Order: sequence, then C-alpha cells, then structure tokens
Amino acid sequence: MAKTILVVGHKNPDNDSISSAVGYAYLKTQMVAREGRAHEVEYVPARLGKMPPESAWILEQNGIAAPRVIKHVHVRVRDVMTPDPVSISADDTMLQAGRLLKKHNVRSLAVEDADGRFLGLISTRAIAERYISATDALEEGDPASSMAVASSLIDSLNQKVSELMATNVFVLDEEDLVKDSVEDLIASELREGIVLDDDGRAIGIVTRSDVTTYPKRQVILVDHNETLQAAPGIEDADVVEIIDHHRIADVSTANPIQFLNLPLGSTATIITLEFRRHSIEIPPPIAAVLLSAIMTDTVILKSPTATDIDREQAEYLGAIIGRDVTEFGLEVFKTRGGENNMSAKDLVEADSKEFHSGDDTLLIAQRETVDLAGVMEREAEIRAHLRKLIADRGYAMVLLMVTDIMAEGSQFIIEGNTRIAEKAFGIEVQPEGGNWMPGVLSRKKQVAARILN
Ligand SMILES: [Mn+2]
Repeated sequence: MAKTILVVGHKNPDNDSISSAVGYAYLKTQMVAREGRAHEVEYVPARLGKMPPESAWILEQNGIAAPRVIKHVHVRVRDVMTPDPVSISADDTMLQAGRLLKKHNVRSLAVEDADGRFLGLISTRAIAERYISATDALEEGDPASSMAVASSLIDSLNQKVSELMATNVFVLDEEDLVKDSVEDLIASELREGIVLDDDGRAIGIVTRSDVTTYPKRQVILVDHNETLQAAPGIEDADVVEIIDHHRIADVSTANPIQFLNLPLGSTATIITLEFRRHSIEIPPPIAAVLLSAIMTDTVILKSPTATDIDREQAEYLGAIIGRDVTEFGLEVFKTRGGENNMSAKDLVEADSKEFHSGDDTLLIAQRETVDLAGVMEREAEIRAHLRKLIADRGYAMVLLMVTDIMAEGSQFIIEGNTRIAEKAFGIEVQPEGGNWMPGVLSRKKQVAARILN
C-alpha cells in the first residue's frame, strides 16, 4: 500500500495555504511518477478548516477537488490497525477455526453473529489453553488417561467457537487517537483490541505492538512553520518538508529535511519556482490556482511583500493561462463577495492568526476589501465580536486590519490592551472609528513583525 503524505497549510486557511497545498501535492506527485515510484507514495492536499470563497471558486473553475479537511495529524487507530479481520461464525467449530487461522496465517479471528456483528475473538492462545487444560488429566504410565486426553482433544475440535471465544475484548473506534488508546490496550487482558464500525461489525484488529511502535503521520507544511498555526498533533507527526515565506518559528524535526523558506510574496511563488527548477510542466488549471494565490497574498502585487520574483512568476503563470495578471487578480478578489451578508464572526475570523509575544497571545485578523466604508458601518458589531474573542480565548489584544486594496492602506480596529499597538506603531488607538494606516497592507511584514519586535 502506498504511504500517504499530507500537504497542508495553516489553520484558518487563506487562499495561499489552500492553493499551495494543491500545487505542491501535484508537483510532488509528478516528481515521484517521473522516478517510477508513483505506487510508493501518495501526496494528499489537506486543509485545516473552511476554504475562503476565492479558493472554492478557483478550484471549481478548474475542476480541481477541494483539499481534504483534517482536524489533526495525530496517529489514529485506523492508521495502525490491520484492516478486514478474518471472521468466523459463532456456530462454526474449533476445527474450522483452526483451519482458518492456518490458511490466513493470523493469530485471531473475529467471531460474528448471523448479521455480521462482532461477538468475540478466538485466538491461537485460546486454542493452546484448551489444549493445555486437556492434558491436565494425563498421568504417566496410565494408558486410560492418555485415551481420555485424546478424546478430550478430539471433542475440542467439534466444540463451538462461541464456547471458547473471548468476549472481554477491548473495543476501539477507527477515529480514536492511538495515544489515547495505548494504555487501555496494554492494560486489557487480551493482546488484541477490536475496531468496530457504527453497526458493531469488526473492521480491524489492533495489537499491543501496533500501538507501542506505530509510525507517525508524515506531513509537508506549506505557508507556515509555526506550531501555533499548524495542525493539532504536529508535535506527534513527522514533518518531512516545509515550504514557506514566513518568519522562521518553532516547528522542529527529528531528521534533516528540505526546508525552503524565501522572503517572497507568497508560498505559491516558491512552488512555481520549484516546478521550474524540476522542469515539471504546469498545466493551466494548476497555473490558475497558483496565480490566484500570488495575487491574493500580495494584494495584486501591491503589498510591500511583493518582490520582482513574485512579479516574474505571476507573469509566467499568466502566460500559461493566457490572462493579464492584474485583471485576473481583480476577478479573484471579486469572488470574495461583499461584506453585507457576512457575519461579524466570519468577517473577523476568516483570516486571523494568533501570535505569541512574551506571555501574551495576540490575534491579528485581516479583511481585504474594496468597500472600506461598508465594513466601517459595522464597526460596533465588529468591536463587540473582538471583545467576545478576548473574553473567550484570553487574548491580550485583538487587531483587525481592514485593508482597502484600492486605497492601499488599512483601518485598524483594536480591542484589548491597546498599548501594545500604541507602542509598536506610535499611534493613539481610537476606540471609535479606528486608525487609518496608509500603506499598511501586509500583516506579516508591517504589523506582526512590528508588534513582535
Ligand atoms: Mn502565504
């Protein structure tokens, strides 16, 4: 079976995280195919939450499936279990059980009722115990006792499976986390646990050694390298590669890996460079997806994070799909739709990132808009939601940057300990109306960096 490597962006995925996961999984797939190893490994794009509307749109337009939603990268029972256990009916005999064990070369069988529901386990150990108990009657030099043992053993062959099966079996669900099941399984009487589906049918067997020496899940991180923004369980996973354009943070690995971090406008730019470095052709649908991410991450190449390399790669992708990049970028932004029908929660949280500063956790959210006035009309509602986030999650400060793409600046709406922002930006934080920050378009370069310094 091919091993799976997840390619995943950060929490609260933005278009760069989604598109980079899709693009990089495609590139890696092509690379292993070229090496004739396609059967060995499968690269699966994944995401840690709802897609932004522009991602849903660009993927749909290009006939590409949405990345798979994952909640964590902990190892699950289904990752370590032996699937499809060999089963036997409760009415079958021990002779049939023995033959099945031998035929399939397994140590235990799942005993099931007429409807296929799990009743118990029959194991080589149960048979051995039956055998040993039969020999109890043996007395040396007494032919009669030998005959008794022999007939007891022959009887055992005709015994029903239901009489000898173990019913005190530890039951697991395939979505259970291995780390939560290890202790219980080791403490359980039997060597094996059984994995049941919702209908009570056996779908897997897990042994003690399965859970004590399990392989970690392999993950490629795109567009982040910070634990706080990564999938829950990342410390329990094997990060095999990182492609990013953010500050170097705290994800650590056991082995040397490819860690490609460049101070460019988007991760999609780096992935485009990687396609070219490896001479893998970019098909138009993938080019469109990557270009959409360069455009959203660099605010149509206007953000101070946009470099000449981003412009060159954008042009390269634009040529593949035969589009003017600025026009295409505006079209992508328009698919985000207006803010009118959006809840304050979505407006604030859709693109929000947590940062640590000393003992404090801060939330910096960004809403890029073509209708700043429309967003500011809802200021009271937005501020109430920011205060709710502080109350619920204990942030020291929440800062929403409402970025006006056309005017090329951001309105700051700040709640919580406003002194953090006052110190970082030398401003007097306005409790009403917010603060207009001309030229501030980049959360990473112009906001987070200044606050974290
Ligand atoms: Mn990015």
